[in-house]
Amino acid sequence: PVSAEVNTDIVTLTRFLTEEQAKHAEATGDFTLLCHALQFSFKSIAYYIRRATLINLTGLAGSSNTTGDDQKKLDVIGNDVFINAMRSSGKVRVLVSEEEEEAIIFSEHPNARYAVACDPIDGSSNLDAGVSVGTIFGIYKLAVGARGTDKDLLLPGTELVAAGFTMYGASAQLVLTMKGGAVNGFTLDNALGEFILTHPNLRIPKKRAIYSVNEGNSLYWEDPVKEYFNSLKYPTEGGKPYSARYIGSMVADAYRTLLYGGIFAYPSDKKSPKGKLRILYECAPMAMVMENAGGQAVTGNMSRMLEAVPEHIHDRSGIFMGSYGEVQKVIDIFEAHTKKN
Ligand code: P6P
Repeated sequence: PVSAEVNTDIVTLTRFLTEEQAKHAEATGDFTLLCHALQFSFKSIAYYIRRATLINLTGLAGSSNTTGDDQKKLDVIGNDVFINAMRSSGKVRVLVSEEEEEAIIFSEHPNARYAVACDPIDGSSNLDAGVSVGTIFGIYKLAVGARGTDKDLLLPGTELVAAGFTMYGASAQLVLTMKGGAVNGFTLDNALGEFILTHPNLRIPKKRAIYSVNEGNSLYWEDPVKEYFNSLKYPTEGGKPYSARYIGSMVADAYRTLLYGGIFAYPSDKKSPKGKLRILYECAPMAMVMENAGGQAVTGNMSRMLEAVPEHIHDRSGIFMGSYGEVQKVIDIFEAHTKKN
């Protein structure tokens, strides 16, 4: 019968959040409402990206189009959409955005209890080439008595109450995880305008012969990093070399690593001693996703990524993340080098 092929029990993100809230008797509903504002911003950004080329939104802010007027570009639009969604939710006190030098304090919501860090359109420089970009976010709950300043976000990723990202690819894919919880994947159904639970309880494969790193930086790499990647490319015990997959857009490389396994790395190196990727809205949220999916994530000097505490809201870090055993190989090589020296 047709009914056997039609799923009439669809789990939307809205339903998922309602069911999650019901599991916590003390929940006030604030987090749920914050997530509704989040999902609205993902739907809006997905809409603008889909139409970007048609309505000449490509190129970056500051670049002018043929007539010379500097139109708003996607990276600015994505930021504005996100700020307005967070402000209007009434649940956010402090917002840190990759696009804003200073933290945004929503003084109109003095009692709001959440702080959000985000990169509204990570990888935006790839947009014109049609490469998948994404929004990366992390949500912290303010400490009781917090004054609502950027200091409220200078916390380790272990304090994140939720984190994830939305990749704007063939369809918008949302990956969401809560503190100590599972990793769940949702796909935006444009017809319904709803994110549908398509990847419940995502677990990163234990092994996969894929490495993802910008080898154009290998001149600057420290010796243990060179030794690790060479061990994948020139296997001694006669094993097969790994495949290289590097898109250059963190959400796309992270999503593939989460689904297929392997390792993604942006090492700190002689050129960027503190690394390139930002702790608050790139490394920590991704590390939480990888750990909750059964993988691991470490900084450029092999400490646990989620324990890194930024001193400034835009601080950077080196990062290795992905399948548990793969990241463990890097840790072991660094340890062997430390013992030698
Ligand atoms: P590189 C994009 O600009 C970004 O911030 C991440 O999305 C991506 O992983 C990284 O930088 C790519 O950097 O130096 O390899 O171009």
